[in-house]
Amino acid sequence: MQGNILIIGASGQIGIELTMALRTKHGVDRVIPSDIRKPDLELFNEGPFEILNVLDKARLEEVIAEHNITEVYQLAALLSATSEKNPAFAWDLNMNGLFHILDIAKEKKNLKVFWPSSIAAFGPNTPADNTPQYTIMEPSSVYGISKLAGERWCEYYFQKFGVDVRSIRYPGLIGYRSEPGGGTTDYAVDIFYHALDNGKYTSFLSENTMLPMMMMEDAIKATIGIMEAPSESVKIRSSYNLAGVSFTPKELAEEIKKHIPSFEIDYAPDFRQSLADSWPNSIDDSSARQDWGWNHEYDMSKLVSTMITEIRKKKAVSIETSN
Ligand code: AKB
Repeated sequence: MQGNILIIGASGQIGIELTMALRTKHGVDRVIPSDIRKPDLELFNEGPFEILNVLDKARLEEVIAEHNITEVYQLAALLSATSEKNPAFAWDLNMNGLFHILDIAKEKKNLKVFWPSSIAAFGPNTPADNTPQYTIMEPSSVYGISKLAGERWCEYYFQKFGVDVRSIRYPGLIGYRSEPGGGTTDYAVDIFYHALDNGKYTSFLSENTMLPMMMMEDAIKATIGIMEAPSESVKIRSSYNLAGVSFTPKELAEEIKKHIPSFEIDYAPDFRQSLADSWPNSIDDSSARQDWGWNHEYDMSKLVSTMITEIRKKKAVSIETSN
């Protein structure tokens, strides 16, 4: 019997989009989104949904058995900014969520696992430009420490127990279907809503803070791409570097101004500035390109024009439905 796909943390920024993409590919019934609570979104009424806390290992085992799960995307985590505010819970969720899945996969043998790492696994001593796959990694944030530790555990479970775990180091993700929550790169989504709502945005990162970013369509393509790659092509079992575009808040604002000439930005850096300052400016993702054929589609101009067009459409629909 064909196995099914479990998405843990499905109501988050990546989870919503991944649920949609995997359902389109495999059909609604084969994809089981889950989260600690069911969000009030039509998407989750259209097919199966499980209430699931990844920290409850017994319930996780039950859901995996009940739905004949053979592929898991473990996306439940606290992001960088939220982790700084609640380090103990961030460590608990980010690490034990991963352990539960790895331990179940170790026992079950036929469970393929996706677990996201992040550019936050790098740190202030990492070479910031074109950051190599293998380099100094001394993360200085709670979130980054959990991501680096998680990467090491993924590789360990692959080598010691043959767990088929696959991972990528996501850059900041930008999409219009779902909203980010608790990250340092979230400014690059918020800015579009402010630009379209009132033509102004105050960035919590300074104007010249360059960070690696990626359009959500590319991130979903990479996520499904690495999971579909033949096992022997996935040569790195810690986590792959992944790159799309890199830009600063100032450069993003300039690109937005091409569509909204009156747009204004100012800068009021907060505690998230030091997180951003410890992360790379740009990433060398040649291993992912060579090993499993990764390539990105969205450059900055396509990213910005897509965000503006799609958010405008969303706003037009919500005005129509409220009339
Ligand atoms: C965050 O800002 O915390 C995330 C990330 C870079 O992993 N977007």
